Amino acid sequence: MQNNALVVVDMLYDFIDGSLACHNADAAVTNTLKFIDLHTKDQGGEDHEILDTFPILFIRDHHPADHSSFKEQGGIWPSHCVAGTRGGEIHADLLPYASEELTFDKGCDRAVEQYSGFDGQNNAGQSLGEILELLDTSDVYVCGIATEYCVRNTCEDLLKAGFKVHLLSDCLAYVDAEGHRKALAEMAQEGIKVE
Ligand code: VGL
Ligand code: ZN
Repeated sequence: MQNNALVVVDMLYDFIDGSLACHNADAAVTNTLKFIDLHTKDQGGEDHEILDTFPILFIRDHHPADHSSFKEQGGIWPSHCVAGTRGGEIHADLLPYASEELTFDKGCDRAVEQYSGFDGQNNAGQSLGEILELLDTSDVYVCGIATEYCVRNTCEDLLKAGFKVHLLSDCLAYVDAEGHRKALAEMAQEGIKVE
């Protein structure tokens, strides 16, 4: 039997209109909402009934102000997604679908870069993989930002953990268009279903 879940990676303001704004971010958010809507309608129910049969899990890049990936600390990125700032918040249109137990923060330790949602934890200290197992998930749909970094690393870890991974190509934003295309082609080679 197929048990679906949706994983929304880093659809946070700094990646949408902030310090690390990515290409296609507005369209990615709009299309993600359409995807959610479609599955809600399929079930003929109220908005949030989707959560029972099609859980939505959120990943958040969630850095301390002095994270080692920031340029001021010798890293490669502008300061972004600092915990407690607007830049680190989930887009308001998606927020109604987010719950604490299905939100996973990563990059919280200043010394460690974590691109994969698999490295995140919810407020009870549980990991994405653990929760997907508990939900008896077979198929994971993935959308988010950025294709080349957190989306890719999350998809590859999901695949390694044995899930069937469907990547929603209309629901992605990226740092670089060429890098995005290359990442999609390589992920498809690896067995990720780019849809
Ligand atoms: C990401 C750069 C730095 C991402 C996170 O979510 O793809 N990219 N931190
Ligand atoms: Zn980051």
